[in-house]
Amino acid sequence: MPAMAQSVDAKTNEAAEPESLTDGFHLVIDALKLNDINTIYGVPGIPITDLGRFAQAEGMRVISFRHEQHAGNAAAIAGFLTQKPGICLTVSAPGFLNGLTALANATTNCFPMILISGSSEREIVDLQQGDYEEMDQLAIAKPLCKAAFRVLHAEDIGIAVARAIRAAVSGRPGGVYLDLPAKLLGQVMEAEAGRKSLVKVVDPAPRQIPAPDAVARALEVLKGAKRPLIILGKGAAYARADADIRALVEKSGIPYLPMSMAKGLLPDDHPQSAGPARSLVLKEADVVMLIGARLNWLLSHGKGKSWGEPGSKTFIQIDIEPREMDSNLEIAAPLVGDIGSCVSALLQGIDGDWQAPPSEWTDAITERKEKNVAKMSSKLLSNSLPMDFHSALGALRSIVKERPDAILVNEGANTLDFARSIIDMYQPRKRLDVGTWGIMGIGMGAAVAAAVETGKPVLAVEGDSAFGFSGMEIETICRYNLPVCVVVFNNNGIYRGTDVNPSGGPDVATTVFVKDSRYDKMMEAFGGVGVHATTPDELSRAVNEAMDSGKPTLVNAVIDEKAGTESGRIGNLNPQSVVSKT
Ligand code: ADP
Ligand code: TPW
Ligand code: MG
Repeated sequence: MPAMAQSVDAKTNEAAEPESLTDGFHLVIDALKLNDINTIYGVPGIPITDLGRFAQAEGMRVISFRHEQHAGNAAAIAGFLTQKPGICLTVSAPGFLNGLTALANATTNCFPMILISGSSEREIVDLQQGDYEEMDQLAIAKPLCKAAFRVLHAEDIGIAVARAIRAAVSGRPGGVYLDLPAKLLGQVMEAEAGRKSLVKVVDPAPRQIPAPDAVARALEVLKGAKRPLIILGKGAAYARADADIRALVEKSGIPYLPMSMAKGLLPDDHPQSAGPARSLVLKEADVVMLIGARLNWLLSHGKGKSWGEPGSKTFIQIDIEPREMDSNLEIAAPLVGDIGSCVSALLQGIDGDWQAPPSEWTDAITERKEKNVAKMSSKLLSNSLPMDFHSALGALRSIVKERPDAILVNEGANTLDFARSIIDMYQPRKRLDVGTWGIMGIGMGAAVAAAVETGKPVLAVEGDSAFGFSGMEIETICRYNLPVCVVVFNNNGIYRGTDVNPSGGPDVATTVFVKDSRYDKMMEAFGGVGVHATTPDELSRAVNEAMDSGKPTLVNAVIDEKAGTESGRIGNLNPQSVVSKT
């Protein structure tokens, strides 16, 4: 149907254009819809306010945020959860820049998203004559994303959106920038010609079948292993090859370690999970197969003390990005292709003459797991006042176990590190966190996208500092009445609330916040439910009620301000000064 046939001017409610004409606004919307993209996350303003209005009028879900970074984070998580690029829509220069952090973060994490920003008059921008919100946005976006495009003519919108979609989801997924100058949106063309100019992307992320000799090589290495280990990364979660990955792990009998956003790909209580024996398996394994996980800082680059003797390991790596191979050390068996195709090819090789890993290896892992789990379990049941990370997370751990389809969002330092190891996940793509950069501020954007895209209840476990980066979006959560329960782990600051100003001056220490803040009252300000919880029982009750009712809720969970450590578990990454000791 011609775009304008059904459209109305959303402000006046009158027919906007003659039926035979369309314009840039509607071509953008029609191009997205044609490609089954039906949700936009953004912040309105010149020149894209009407784009949002028209999109809503045309049946798209348009979720307006309070800040573009959170809209962008929502788009990125929508991309991770759906394998379709999430869309973030912003105004020019400042709005664009606010969204750009999220675009760069999405690209870093290999999540598909498209940042669409309005921009000012090209002629004035290029002559730097000081237009309203003047900025050469395309040039600035380019180094921070996978691809960046600008459209100057309405008849090119269809092809531009198609290019953006394909660039975002094919190969290694990532962020794409689409620059829409104000003038373009108002450009008029014949509706029929406009319709014909649209492009439906066929097979936007084609399978990439691994070469048979690469599969054979990987199988040979795997078969020679005495102490094999599989590491599952968030690429494996994204790939949605859940059944084959599980079959590969179970048929091969190889223990596996999930990276944080791959938790739940197989349930964390699976007998082959080596999660609670992480240091043992990293140190002792002789063959490590990475599936959708990079050997970056999160895995100490595959080197150093945690990896045992240098050169003691042989690596197999499955990744869609050929340049990922040998990024940090030699990959003996690179398997380039999509995870679904690679894993199913390997599965065929796990046949009759396959020998499960020696029991000395699997028994040693089980023994270490049992020891570590026992060590942890008493701490989780503690009822000390104020709560510490273990007792508060012990309560949340039980809730997630009872509600395995809930989505867990998690950020902070101690709040992140403890929650990652304490809260078991049982289903794929249920854990969303700070990702490759360890970035603070993804929380509320991720929570909104998780609720909007899946309709499932969301539990966001947030450090009090982490929460502050996106806290204003609880208004967004209330406005759309999303089933999100935010738990703020309130320890009066960043890492701890106990630091003092070393100069003895009147300012508080750099890591300390207002003591005993009541984040729960922020939620009440917007009509949500606020709860102040000081014990694990109060915390449990509040979260269970929130999950049952689906009402936007914020629980201010009071945590001992002395309990945390500097930078959580990555304090070793802080540079040391030889001069001042504070
Ligand atoms: P983690 O942080 O969980 O270790 P990373 O983000 O470092 O995971 O790694 C994810 C990897 O998965 C990236 O190298 C990316 O290229 C890869 N990847 C993403 N999707 C696919 C896919 N469908 N098939 C193969 N590899 C993929
Ligand atoms: C965009 C640096 C890492 S963790 C953190 C900061 C500021 C907050 C830790 O305090 P929180 O958690 O959330 O209260 P807890 O439980 O330890 O008290 N800016 C960005 N990203 C990062 N990672 C930082 C700053 C940081
Ligand atoms: Mg804190």
